[in-house]
Amino acid sequence: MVQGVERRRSRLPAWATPGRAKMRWAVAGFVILLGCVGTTPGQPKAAPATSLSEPTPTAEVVIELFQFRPGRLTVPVGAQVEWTNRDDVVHTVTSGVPERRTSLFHGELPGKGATFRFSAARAGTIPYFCARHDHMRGELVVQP
Ligand SMILES: [Cu+2]
Repeated sequence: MVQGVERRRSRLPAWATPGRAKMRWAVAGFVILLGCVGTTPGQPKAAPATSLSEPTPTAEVVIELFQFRPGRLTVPVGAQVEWTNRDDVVHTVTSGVPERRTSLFHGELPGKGATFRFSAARAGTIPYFCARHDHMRGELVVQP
């Protein structure tokens, strides 16, 4: 008879005994509570202030069908150039050539509607390309 009792008990997992189950819930509740206390409620990030005095771009380049248009753009020193991505893929506007990047600018345009701006401070010819698609090349001719 003792053996029978033992067998019945052993069918239940250890955690299924009422006492232990309560303990488990208590521990779980405590952990959840700690989690709530430890987490600061996320505050909505303030929208980046858009300055009204921000100069409007003086020249625009569109990126469409894996091409910079116009491919060559001539602007005066100080002009602000804005690139707008019209493709559904990520493009970049990266100064230099694929074999030799320069540190002048590098903008990622993650999708349709994304823009990147650059103001040329010095005269000169600035080649640029898309780091995702090496064949995409452009040129900025900055005149004094
Ligand atoms: Cu690209």
